[in-house]
Amino acid sequence: MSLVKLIDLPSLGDERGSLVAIESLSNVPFEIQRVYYIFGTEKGISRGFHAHKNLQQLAICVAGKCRMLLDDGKTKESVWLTSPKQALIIGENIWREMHDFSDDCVLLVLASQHYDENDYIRDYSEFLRYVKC
Ligand code: T46
Repeated sequence: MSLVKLIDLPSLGDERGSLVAIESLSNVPFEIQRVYYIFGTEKGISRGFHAHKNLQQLAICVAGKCRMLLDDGKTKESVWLTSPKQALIIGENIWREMHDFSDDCVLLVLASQHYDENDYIRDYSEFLRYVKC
């Protein structure tokens, strides 16, 4: 099964432009506890390089684009996020890296839990040990 799980977000646009609405437990498969966004990423910078033990997230490039690399310890898959109408589900125990941010990229992330640094695995060898046991 592919690591890349994309959801199409319905656009409620009309002649004035576009609008996308996101609701907990409706078009998002979890209750949203936190929202954050990444923008103004400097040229050549990549982010992420960690996994979460207990966190569901939905990532949407609301402007610009970036490339998300997902890795479950066995397989790596890359996907370009290029549309505000498409959301990537990132489940737990998935190593993620974000690369190739465009200058105008705004990456919006909806998360199922509040921020908890103890939930992060930031060391790749530790991640491999964690997913293999
Ligand atoms: C993820 C990817 C997609 C907070 O204080 N609260 C927060 O909600 C977040 C997300 C971060 N922070 C602090 C922790 C660090 O001191 O902000 C700083 C930067 O966070 P980090 O280096 O983890 O950022 P990224 O871009 O590498 O990763 C982020 C999320 O942290 C992560 O959960 O899945 O985006």
